[in-house]
Amino acid sequence: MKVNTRATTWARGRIRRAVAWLASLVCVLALLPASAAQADNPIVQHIYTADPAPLVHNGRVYLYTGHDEDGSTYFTMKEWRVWSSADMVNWTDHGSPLNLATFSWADANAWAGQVIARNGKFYWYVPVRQRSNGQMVIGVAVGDSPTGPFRDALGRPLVGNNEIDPSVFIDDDGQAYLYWGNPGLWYVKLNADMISYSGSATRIQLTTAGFGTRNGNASRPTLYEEGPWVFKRNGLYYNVFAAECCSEFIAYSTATGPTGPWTYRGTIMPRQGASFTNHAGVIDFQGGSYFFYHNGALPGGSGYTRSVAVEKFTYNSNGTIPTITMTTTGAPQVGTLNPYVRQEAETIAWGSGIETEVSSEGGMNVGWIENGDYIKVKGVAFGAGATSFTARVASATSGGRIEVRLDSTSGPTVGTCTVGGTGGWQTWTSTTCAVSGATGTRDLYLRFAGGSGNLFNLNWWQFNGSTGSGGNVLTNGDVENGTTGWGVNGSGTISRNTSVVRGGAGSLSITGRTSAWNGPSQDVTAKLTNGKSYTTNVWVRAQSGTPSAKATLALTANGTTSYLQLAPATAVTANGWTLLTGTATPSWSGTLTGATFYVETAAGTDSLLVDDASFQ
Ligand code: FUB
Repeated sequence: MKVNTRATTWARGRIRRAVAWLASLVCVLALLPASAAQADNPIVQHIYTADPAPLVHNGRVYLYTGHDEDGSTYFTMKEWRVWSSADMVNWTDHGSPLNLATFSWADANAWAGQVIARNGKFYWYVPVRQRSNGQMVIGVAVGDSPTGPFRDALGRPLVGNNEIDPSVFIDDDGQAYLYWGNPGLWYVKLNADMISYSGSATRIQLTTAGFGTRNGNASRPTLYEEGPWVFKRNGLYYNVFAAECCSEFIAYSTATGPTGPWTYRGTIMPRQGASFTNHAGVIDFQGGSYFFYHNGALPGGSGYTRSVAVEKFTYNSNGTIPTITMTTTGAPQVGTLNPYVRQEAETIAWGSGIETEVSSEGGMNVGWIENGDYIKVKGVAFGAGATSFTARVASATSGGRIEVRLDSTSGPTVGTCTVGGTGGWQTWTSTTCAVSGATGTRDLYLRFAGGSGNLFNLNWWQFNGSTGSGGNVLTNGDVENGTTGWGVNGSGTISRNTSVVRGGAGSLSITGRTSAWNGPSQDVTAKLTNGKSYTTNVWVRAQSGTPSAKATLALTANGTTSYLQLAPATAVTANGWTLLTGTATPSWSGTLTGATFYVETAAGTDSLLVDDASFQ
């Protein structure tokens, strides 16, 4: 986006000013009593997004969206975007791993798709316009991780009849179905390879009993419009869809089988807001149910400049879905965010004035930072206190400052980091400043300050805390400092890998394991508090095979060693990173003479990679 020029376009300036206006509204809200709603919806502020398709994978929600161009007067959409979150409020921008150019045979309309995981791969079904005949068809892209990169799986459309909006679902018996359609509603049975199908496309009969009654439109007698989202819950099949354009509301039908017969169940989300379309995606995550949709709630928002938002809901006891209305509050946070491991700058609850771009260090970075811009990160668990803040920065000008604030943009400043010029917008360096007063769980505001124009870019940040302050007891958990702090439990060879990393520039490789219990380890004897709860987060990736990796704490007291499982054994593949996570409370009688944190496997001796480990 900013590779060739840092000139701010009219359209970009417009959304920036508009978001700044909304930010001032947020500031006003921040002055209201604590119980007042805080705006966290829409969940992305720096671009317009549409057509949400959430996917739960390995403890995170991956959110696939379309991208409405600034100033659009039609569905002028050229790419899809990926976001992810572990807590439903802080969303990481993964950029655009799929666009129209991925499909050499398509020329327009990167519209509403859905991603599903199978066979260790991720299949992304999208409607696009076929260049040869101008018809809308369904393409399928495949990737090895939920964030891609994605490639055209077939080199041609999977299926097509000039209708749109695919939804994919795998039933308990392994049979996969692809649904799509506007004005019709169709399905095919996908084969297990997910890129071919058996039989031919079948039209689902749109009866008024199945899809409600639309009045005054003889050619479309039912409410079904587009955007099906099919899933199964407690043995019941649900089809949530956009109803009766325009403007659309979200309705749903249920059935006892994947292809019907469907029974209309009524409205979920009434018509509301500035967008004449709506589009739903529904998931369960960490014990809660979530409804994603889009509206036109950002400044400049309209039917063609939409924004994805989310609400938490609870199914009624009979399985029906309650009425859900759009809010600016959004879903509550699940858990807290750990500031003592590296956090991507593009992990944001609310951003003002900033944009993102592909980083030369991998992933994305925040850019186009100007004086007064800020990033809010919600629910940051500082515990007893952070002592310093480190930011990864680059600047082709003379930099500026990062004000580390709590609670609001005008809240207490607990540290200020100075950023100097680095000679380039992708010439990265780390800057560290002292922090005092960051305790408990607070909203973090990184407020940027300096002169005029673009100040600097921000790739990632991390707080450091003293042992016992609630900080990470592991040393060099992100493997950015060689192999410092790491050893081997038993046999094996550790080294720093710089080509396959989960974050930053390095991960920890272990090869030559001869037993399942062998793995990278750290001695934490002097750092543990008896009876304190610790949360483990460690990212693991196989270098071979598909082992079940787990994190363990070996505790030796009174001459006896006990083993505490910190994170359940989880299958890891060579295709992507898997988070091992859990909470455990180490306790012992007498004197603790040994405590070893280590990663192992349930069986086998496959080689592993480990990154971004924390135990705090
Ligand atoms: O985003 C383009 C189209 O608008 C989608 O395919 C429809 O579902 C509607 O949201």
